[in-house]
Amino acid sequence: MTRIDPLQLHQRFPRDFIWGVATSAFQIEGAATADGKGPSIWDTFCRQPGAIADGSNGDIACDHYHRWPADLDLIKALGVDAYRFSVSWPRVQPTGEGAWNEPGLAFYERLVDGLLARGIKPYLTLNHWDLPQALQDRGGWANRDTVHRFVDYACGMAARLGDRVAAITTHNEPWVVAVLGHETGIFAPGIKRRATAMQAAHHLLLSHGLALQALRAQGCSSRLGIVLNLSPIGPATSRPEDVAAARLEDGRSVRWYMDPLFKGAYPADVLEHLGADAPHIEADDLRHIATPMDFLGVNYYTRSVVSASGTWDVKTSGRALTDMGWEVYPEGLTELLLRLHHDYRVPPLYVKENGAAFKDQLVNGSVHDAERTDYIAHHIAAVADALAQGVPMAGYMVWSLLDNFEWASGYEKRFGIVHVDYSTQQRTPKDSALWYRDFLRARAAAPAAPDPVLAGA
Ligand code: GCO
Repeated sequence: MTRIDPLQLHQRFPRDFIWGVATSAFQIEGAATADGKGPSIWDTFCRQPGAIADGSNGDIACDHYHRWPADLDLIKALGVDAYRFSVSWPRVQPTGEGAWNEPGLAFYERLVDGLLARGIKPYLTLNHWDLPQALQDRGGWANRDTVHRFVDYACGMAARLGDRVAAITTHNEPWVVAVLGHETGIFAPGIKRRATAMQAAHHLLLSHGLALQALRAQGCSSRLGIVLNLSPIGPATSRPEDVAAARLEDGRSVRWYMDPLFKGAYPADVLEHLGADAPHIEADDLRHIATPMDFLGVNYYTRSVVSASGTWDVKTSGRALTDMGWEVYPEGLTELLLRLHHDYRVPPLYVKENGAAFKDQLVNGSVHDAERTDYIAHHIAAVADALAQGVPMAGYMVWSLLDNFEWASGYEKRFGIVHVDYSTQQRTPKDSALWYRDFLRARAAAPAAPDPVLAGA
């Protein structure tokens, strides 16, 4: 790929654009039973034989629960504006309802205050998948009561931290929780039933809308939104069966979430396709789901190409592939952002995750991860292309700060811009981290893009 000049890239962004790095609780914290934390569905799932590729779990992970001050220093050294992290629900409310766990709350309070002391804006996510196991024992996201438990949890966290965090995301990637967790079953809680998945998806969306209403009613001043994993989805060929398959996949993974959130209705073609597996929806649910948001977060890694027979081979694309086997396709991000802008009246948009796993080698204290640097630079350029075409882009965050527990792949896949040696917990910034730092430093020197609002005045 062509080299991108950091200074020129900066000139394509407004001054107040938010640059950040992202992590999630289960993937980095460890301390699985420390200070009264309850078990989450991921603690349970990791113990199922064969569930995690390397047989690992989140018991220690990056030990961030104990090493957070040094990790915050690392974040500050990168020069980012914002840090996106998630709260482990069972750490603050071990059974998902009732009693709060004060040491768990105090941990997130130290983290948020530590970020503010370093001049970094905290972006808090409430649900990055680690539901309290006690709630799963009563049906989890498929049980409508979990909606109300989530709203209580959201209110409790906002009461404690809402005056200090810049933004609160309700859910990270409800599609993943619903489909990978309840239909294919490759993620926690490992259920394989489509009707359960769709009911879970509906409850996730409903709990999002009701949580927004409750947080606003209690005067929460943070900006509120949701984060979706979205891709442009196209057919492998122009054959009608491939086109139809791609359209349905777009319905199930993009429109199933975007339509109720922004248009107050589920897509009719998907409802028809689901038949008896469609979720039970009560009066007013869709009105609640469509509660206006202050931002929409998008996680983007690659595009999706669909064939009716399910046989499209990514290797035929001729593009570089990451260690996940995902095609490197930055222009898909521009395409996706333009589509969201044109098809939905979206609020300010953030890329809340973007990054790549590669087979990194730590040699003499360095990791020369040129492929990752290229990946990040080209995706930032793709965001600039969307901005230039009028999309209300407000921020971009790299996934991830640290190598960490990559869910069903365990520790085999490394997404960090900082390398973690799991035997010593030694952190080593990779070349991509140094590039990101230098890119952010170049800001000071770059004349900013004209503000789109002022430019029109
Ligand atoms: C995601 C997850 C991350 C993953 C990343 C790479 O939101 O999908 O937030 O936890 O690690 O996407 O697969």
